[in-house]
This record gives sequence, C-alpha cells and structure tokens, in this order.
Amino acid sequence: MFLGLDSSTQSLSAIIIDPASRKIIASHSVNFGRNLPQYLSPNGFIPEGKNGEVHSNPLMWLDALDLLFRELSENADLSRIEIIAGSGQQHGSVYFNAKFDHSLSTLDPAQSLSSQLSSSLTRKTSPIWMDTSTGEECAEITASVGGSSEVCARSGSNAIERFTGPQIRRFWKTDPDAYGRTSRIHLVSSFIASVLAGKSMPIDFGDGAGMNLLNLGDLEWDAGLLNATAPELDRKLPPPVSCLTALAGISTYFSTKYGISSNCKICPFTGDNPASLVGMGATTPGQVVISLGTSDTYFAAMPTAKTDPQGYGHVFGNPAGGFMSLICFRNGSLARECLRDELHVDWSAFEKESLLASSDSAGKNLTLPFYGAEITPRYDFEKPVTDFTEEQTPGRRIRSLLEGQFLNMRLHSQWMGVTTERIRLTGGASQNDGIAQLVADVFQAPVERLEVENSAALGAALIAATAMGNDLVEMQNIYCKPASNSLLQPNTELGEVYSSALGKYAKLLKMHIKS
Ligand code: ADP
Ligand code: XUL
Repeated sequence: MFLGLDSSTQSLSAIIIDPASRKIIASHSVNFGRNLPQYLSPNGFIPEGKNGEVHSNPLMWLDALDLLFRELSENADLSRIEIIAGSGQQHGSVYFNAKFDHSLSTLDPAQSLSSQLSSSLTRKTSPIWMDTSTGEECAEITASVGGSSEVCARSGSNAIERFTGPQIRRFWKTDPDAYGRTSRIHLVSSFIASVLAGKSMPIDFGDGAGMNLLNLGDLEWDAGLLNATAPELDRKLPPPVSCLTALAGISTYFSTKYGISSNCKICPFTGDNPASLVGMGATTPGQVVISLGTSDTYFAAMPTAKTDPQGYGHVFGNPAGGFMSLICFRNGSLARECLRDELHVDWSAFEKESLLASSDSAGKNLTLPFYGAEITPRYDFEKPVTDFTEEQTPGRRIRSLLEGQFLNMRLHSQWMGVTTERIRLTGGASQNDGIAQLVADVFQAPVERLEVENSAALGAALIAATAMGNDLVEMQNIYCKPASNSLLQPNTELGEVYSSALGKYAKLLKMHIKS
C-alpha cells in the first residue's frame, strides 16, 4: 500500500492506495480551522496580517500531522504502507536553528511533534503563498540579477511576491538576527517530509521551481539568484532532487506511535500543483488541467521547456520528468460570485439550460472579466469592462463574463505552444455543467471531470507507487478515471466564433491597459 499526503492551505489530507487490488483503501482529512481551532486560523492562515503579510503557524501543521496519523491508524492498517510521498502548498517556508536536525532524530513518541520542535523554529510563523508583502524585495532581486527576463530565464518565473526567495529576503531585511540564527530553511513540502523521515529532506525540483532560486537549466540552486536574495543562503537550503526516489526511512517516532512498518520509505515531497498534475492524469503534453477554485488556475505538462515572454506564467518541474506550466488568474470564482450577487441570481443561472438560452449571443459581446486587481494580466482593474454589440440582459452578461474568463485563459496560455487535446476540470465551479461546457466551447476541446476529488493527495500516492517501481501511466490509468457522465464535447460550430472573439478580446484588453 502507498500513502499520499497533501498539506494544503486549509487542510492536511491523506489517500492510501493498493494498486494490487486497484482500490483506494482510505482517505482522510484534517481541517485546520475546524479541527485545530486553538490556532485561530479558520481558513488555515492567521487573519488580518499587515502590509499584505499572510502567515500560518507551522506548529498547527505538526499538530495536524499527529491528529491525521492518529485517526488514520484507528481506521486502517498502516503497517502495510511501503512508501509515503506527499505534497505541500507551494512557496510557503519554515525556518529552523541548528538544533532542528538533532531534535528530529530524537523525537519522543510519548510527546507531541509540536511540543518537541517548537524551540527549533527561528521564525514563529511561516509566510504562505497568499502573502503579497514583498514587492520591494522582488524589485531588488530583479535589479540585482539584471532584469525580469533574466530572473525568468533562470528560474522559470519573474520575481513574484509569494515566491520563497523574495520572502526569505524580506525575513533577512526585517529580522537579520533571526535570519543569522537560521541554519535550515524548508518549504512546507520538505518540512513535512523531514518530520516523517526524522532528518532534513531535500527539496523536490517541482516545488523548488516556485522559489525564484532554482536554475531550470541545470536544476541546481542558482548562485546569482542566491546572492541577490540573502547572505549565506546556499548553506541554509537543502539540495534539490527529484521526488520520484524514496530517499529515507520512516522515523521511529511514527513507526512506534502509529504502527507504520519500520521498513516504510519516504520520498521527497513535491508541491501541490505538480502533485495535482499527476493526480489529474495530466503528466503528458496535450492534457490540460483547469482548476476553477477561489482563483482559477491553468496548468499543463510542457512539450518543451520555455518561459512566458510576458512573464505571467510560471514553470515548475513535472514529477514525471520535464516541466509544467502554471498560470494563476485571481478573478476566478470571486468574479463569478460578484456577477451572481449583482444580478440576484443563484448558480442555476450559470447552468447549461440558462446558457443555452443565450447561445445565439456566443462571441458577440465582450467582457474583460475582472472585479479587482488581476495578476494575469497584471493590472489594477476596478470593475469589468464591457463591449457589447447587443443589449445587456442578465443572461448575456453571464455568458459574456464566462467567455471573457476563458478567452483570457486561452490568450495567456498560448505561449506554451500546447495543442489542447483534452481538458480535465477540477475545483468548486467545475461541477457546474454550464460553466464546464463553455470551457469546452471556448477551447474547442473535450472536458472531463474525475472521480477522485483530492487530486494532490492522490497524485502523491501515485508518486509513492511509482517510486516502488510501478509504471506511472499505468497507475494513472487505474486511478485517474473520469466520473461517469462527466464528458462534455465542444460545440464545433462555435470554433470560428471563438477564434475570432479571441482576437477581439486581445484588442480590447490591450486598449484598456494602455489607456
Ligand atoms: P478553493 O480550493 O480555492 O478554496 P474550491 O475549489 O473549493 O476553492 O471552489 C470553491 C468555489 O466554487 C466557491 O467559491 C464557489 O464560488 C464555486 N462554486 C461552488 N459551486 C458552484 C456552482 N454550482 N457553480 C459555480 N461555482 C460554484
Ligand atoms: C501556485 C500557488 C498556489 C499554492 C497553493 O503558484 O501559489 O496554487 O500552491 O495551492
């Protein structure tokens, strides 16, 4: 059996698979807000941070780990788990003093993880991906290395506020003493893997690429970026490796306390998006994943390594080898909710039948679908911009907003040069057939939704099975199955309509951003 873990923003989840029986044996989740209310983080982070700061308490992640294993061990036989792999929310970082490695190797099963590791932290809270406080540090790193295109060429992304390098620089600038006392900096992913292994684990390429520190050419830490970020950083970072090889055994803390076999091995953990790429069965080019969550994300395996000339998209490592892209759109469900509330309707107005009623208007009315600041494209929008050729009825406004969102996505993913053979849709809004059909129509590709919802934890379990010698594609064929009746075919009559709307959308966007 193989265990996949995902330590995400709001919860820690586990999926145990048994490839021999082709079954999922157990899945379980601990919700930080609900199950650990003492951390006062209802959504997994400390509310009301100042100056764009969004932090979480790493002790909460440790308590979640103890709680998850306690509850899992009550419901499943953990002695049969051969390998554990996992993923973490990307970009978040955890800071430790020189005592950390010794504390990890001598953990007492009679006590909790958090009580034993808290004195090793040099920074009590961890900046996470929602943090936007590092604009100044991004500018400094960019200037020091020689411009945005240089940072992007080396690391796969422009310097980005939530990325770990700019966050580390800000820590060094604001608390140089604590930075000086820090001898180990982990990502959320490598931190959780280290705790399981009882020793510091390396950082996986996939997740490491979200730091603005990894050189994608040689997959080593980039000396120029390290120097531009903070002093002596090379000594504080674990080495970068692939997540596909189990490099360590389980620590005696976990084997004694939760009945895991002492032969169980641990893989380096990856990021939640690379793990999701695996769990969505999309590690080969041509398969695109669109996640319609709070924000919308578009990610896909890349046929060849290249970077976004406009600097909006990111390049991360693909756990199956090569690279993946990720493009994040801040105005996702939040924008859909704004229009829904403005029109005093519910989600049924976005459903298939309602959208069919406005199908004659396809591509005729344009909306730049942004209710607030956007990152793709980067611009401080205040409200949607419309250019309608027909009267603005509620039905047409909904169609036009959704078309605008997916045209914007199509426009800003063109640089990847991917031929979209199939789209796998996930996230809260993916269950809405109307929205899913518009994705199929705008991209002119079939859309599917999968049976298993937690794609990152599933992907991690598949990585664990692959590390044991199973074939990844075979594992994906077993576990990444479309839910029955979830396939939607594009209306090919709209192919021309949306190709022409794409050009008009691009023109409107350019005009607005310039003005
Ligand atoms: P996240 O993981 O980013 O927290 P989810 O993937 O759980 O978000 O998606 C939650 C969002 O899904 C909600 O904010 C809501 O706007 C949207 N949503 C839920 N149900 C529907 C629906 N039937 N139609 C459209 N959107 C929906
Ligand atoms: C990706 C990103 C988020 C986090 C949390 O760049 O910031 O998707 O990985 O899920």
